[in-house]
Amino acid sequence: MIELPKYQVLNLEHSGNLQKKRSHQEINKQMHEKKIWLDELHEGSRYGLEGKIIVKKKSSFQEIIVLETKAHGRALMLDGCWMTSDKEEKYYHECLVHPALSSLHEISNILIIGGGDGGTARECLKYKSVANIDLVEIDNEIVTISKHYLQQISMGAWNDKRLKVHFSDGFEWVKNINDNYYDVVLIDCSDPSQFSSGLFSKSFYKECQRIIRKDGIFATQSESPESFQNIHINIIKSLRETFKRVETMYSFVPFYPSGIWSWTFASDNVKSFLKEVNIEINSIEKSCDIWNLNYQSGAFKMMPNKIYKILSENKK
Ligand code: SPD
Repeated sequence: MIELPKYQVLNLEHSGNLQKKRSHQEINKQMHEKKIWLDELHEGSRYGLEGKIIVKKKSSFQEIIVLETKAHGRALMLDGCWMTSDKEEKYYHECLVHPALSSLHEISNILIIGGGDGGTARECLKYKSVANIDLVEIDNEIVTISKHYLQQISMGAWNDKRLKVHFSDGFEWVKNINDNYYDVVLIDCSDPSQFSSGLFSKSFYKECQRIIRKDGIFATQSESPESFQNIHINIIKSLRETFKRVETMYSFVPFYPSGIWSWTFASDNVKSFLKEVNIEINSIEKSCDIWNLNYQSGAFKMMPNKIYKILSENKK
């Protein structure tokens, strides 16, 4: 049995009547033994996994839960929304990282905003040419918990000297960076909330454009065209108003609301955008479980027609 860290919150609603005087050991045992269903509730639907809670903690920003499941391995939920799981994380992380990184001949300097589970950093670190990654995560508890409990996602990324972790607000970070500083900026954030909504704003995208080198690439998770349609549309519109070229790819993260998800890529260099030119592309393809160039070329053609129509109407 894994020892709970000191900061474990002990009053689980799913654990029945916990007596104040119970020993930490007893409570520990009960949390690990009790199987529950944990659901993300979204507009009258529920997306649930069955398992045992091994971490439940309220950080300064959000409630963090790690669920140990049989079918999905470990799964991370923040403020009632699924973020990632051992089983499904590659559908998300490979699709955020490789369309961007495979489009540049060589990449050295990367900014990741969010990404506290380490999955995005892990995919970036596969590229030998990468010399520096600044990972800017607002909530240090996510990284602490990921290091302890989500090692199958980070796969040693935290020990790689090229990765520098900074606990800071992503928007504040970009404001303080020099022009043309990064080759690639990747936004691996949660759904818009009180503390993350700035990462979906046009002013944030403008700052990102300023700190990316002229032919560099910006990439962001861009929510679901089905379950978060308005946010999805706004992301694409705002990016189109900022960068010269913007493309969205669609794929699946089965336990996110509606299952269909998207990632949007933007650049001011229209000529070399999404051109599959990276010198390490063959070995990267071999290392992936989901992404490859074929998968990507289909995924960039999958914009649902209703989204296409809304975006075309807005152009007029
Ligand atoms: N609705 C969930 C959106 C979450 C996007 N970020 C996931 C973080 C995985 N690194």
